[in-house]
Amino acid sequence: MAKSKYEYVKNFETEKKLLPNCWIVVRIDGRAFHQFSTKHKFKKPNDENALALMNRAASVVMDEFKDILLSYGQSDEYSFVIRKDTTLYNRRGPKIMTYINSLFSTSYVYYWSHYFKETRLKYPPAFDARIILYPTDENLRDYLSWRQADCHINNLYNTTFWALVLKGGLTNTEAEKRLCGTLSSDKNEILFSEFNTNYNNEPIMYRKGTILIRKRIKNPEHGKMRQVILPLHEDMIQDNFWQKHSEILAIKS
Ligand code: DGT
Ligand code: MG
Ligand code: MG
Ligand code: MG
Ligand code: MG
Repeated sequence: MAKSKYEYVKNFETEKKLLPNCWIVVRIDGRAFHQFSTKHKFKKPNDENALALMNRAASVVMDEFKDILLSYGQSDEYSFVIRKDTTLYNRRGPKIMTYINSLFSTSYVYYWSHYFKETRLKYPPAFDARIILYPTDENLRDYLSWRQADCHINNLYNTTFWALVLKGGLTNTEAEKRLCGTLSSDKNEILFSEFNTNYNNEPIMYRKGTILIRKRIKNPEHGKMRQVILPLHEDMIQDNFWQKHSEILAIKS
C-alpha cells in the first residue's frame, strides 16, 4: 500500500518492550470507590456481592489471558501476575496493561446485574492501572505479601471501626478517635471484649482476599483433564502456600 505523506507521524510513537525475564504485575484499582461504594450502598465493611463481582471480572481476564498465572484481589483492587517468560503482545507494556484494565472494567459492568439484583448501576465505574516488573521470585512474593498484609490491616481496622459505629453507637469521628494509635492486638481486644467477636472467625475472604490460580482437574464424568480457575483464600505470606502450589513459580518448559 502506498504511504501517505502523513505516515511519518507514526515515528513519534515510542514503544519499549518490557525487560525480559521479569515477572510482570498489572494492578488495577477502582477510581473513587469510596464514593462508588456509598452511592451503590455496599455493605460495610465488606460487601459480599461487590467482592464476588470483582472476582468474576478478574476470572474473565484470566480466562482470556492464559499467561496470567495468579491474580490477587481485595477491596477495589486486583493484581494480575503474568509469567516472566511471556511473549504476550511482544511484551509491549501499554498493550498488556490497557487490555487487562479494559477487559476487567467492561466485565465489571457486564456482570453487575448478576451480583446486584436490587441496585442498578448508577454511573460507569473506572479503574486505574499500573504495570510493575519484578526481577526475582522474592520480589514477587514480597509484592503479594504486601498486598495481602494491606488487606489484613485495612480489614481489621474497618471491621473494628464499623463495629464501634454500627453496634457500639459511636459516631464516625468518635470511632476514628478511639482507634487512633491502636495496635492490632488492641483492635482484636475491642472486637472480642465489646462485641463478642473473634476476628479470626470473620469470613476468610474478607481477612485474606481472593487468590485466583489455575488448576487442572479431572472431570468426574469422562475422566478428561480440564483447567479451572480456582478461588483461594489462603495466606500467601507463608512459605507453605508456595510449596503447596509450587507450579506457580516454577517456569514450565
Ligand atoms: P482512589 O483509588 O484513589 O481513586 O480512591 P478510592 O476511594 O477508590 O480509595 P481506595 O482505593 O484507597 O479505597 C477503596 C475504597 O473502596 C474504600 O473507601 C472502601 C471502598 N470499598 C471497597 N470495597 C468495599 C466494600 O466491600 N464495602 C464497602 N462499604 N466499601 C468498600
Ligand atoms: Mg480505589
Ligand atoms: Mg487510593
Ligand atoms: Mg483500593
Ligand atoms: Mg487495532
